[in-house]
Amino acid sequence: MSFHTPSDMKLICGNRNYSSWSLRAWLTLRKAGIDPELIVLPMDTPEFEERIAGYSPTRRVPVLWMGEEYVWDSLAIAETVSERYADSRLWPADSRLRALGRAMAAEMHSGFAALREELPMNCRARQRRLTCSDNAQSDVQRVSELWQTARQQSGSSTWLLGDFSIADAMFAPVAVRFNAYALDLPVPAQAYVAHWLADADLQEWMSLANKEAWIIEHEEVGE
Ligand SMILES: N[C@@H](CCC(=O)N[C@@H](CS)C(=O)NCC(=O)O)C(=O)O
Repeated sequence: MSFHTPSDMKLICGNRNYSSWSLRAWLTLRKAGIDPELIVLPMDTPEFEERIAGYSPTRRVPVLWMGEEYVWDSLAIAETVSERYADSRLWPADSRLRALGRAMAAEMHSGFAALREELPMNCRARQRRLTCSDNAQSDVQRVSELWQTARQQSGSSTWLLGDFSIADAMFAPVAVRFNAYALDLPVPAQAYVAHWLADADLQEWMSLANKEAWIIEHEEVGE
């Protein structure tokens, strides 16, 4: 795929290895055919604190700058990218699937606290063993059920709702987590993880994550 790089666009991200919200925003841009200039700020460092203040009042990544305008928060970025750069194609045309996708994206954005806390995204980790709480196990089960419901309703064996959508972007870091930690996943969930891991955009992000030298100790869990 050839990408378009708007000269006035910049995506401010955290470390590729750990910043799951940054990955979501970047994937929506790439799937809209855009390869933005990236400014990667090393999280958990004084440099991050100093530099993020110049980009976002929330002091969080990702932030998408377009000329003088900026949009913060991964879901708002994804919606803006779909509307402005993809003719709203990052949601399905079918209104029922769109509603399902929006509910799934919202649930990911505001929920799964135990999964996010206990299984941090770590692109470099592979099948690490750890003991999860009951809440984290319930989150893993709920995510697996959601994926299966979406694929059954859309009749898709690839992306959740047929073509790639914002729902897929929201769950990409979960697929990375399911690759990073040894979990007992149902077969359909394993298939969705495998679909994500074969994606060229995600592979590019993971390979750049692999080259980062930064280590955040408290994000390194499992053995
Ligand atoms: N709801 C926000 C969450 C953003 C967020 O928490 N980002 C993390 C990195 S993945 C961050 O900026 N951490 C740095 C910090 O809190 O200092 C979104 O969806 O973009």
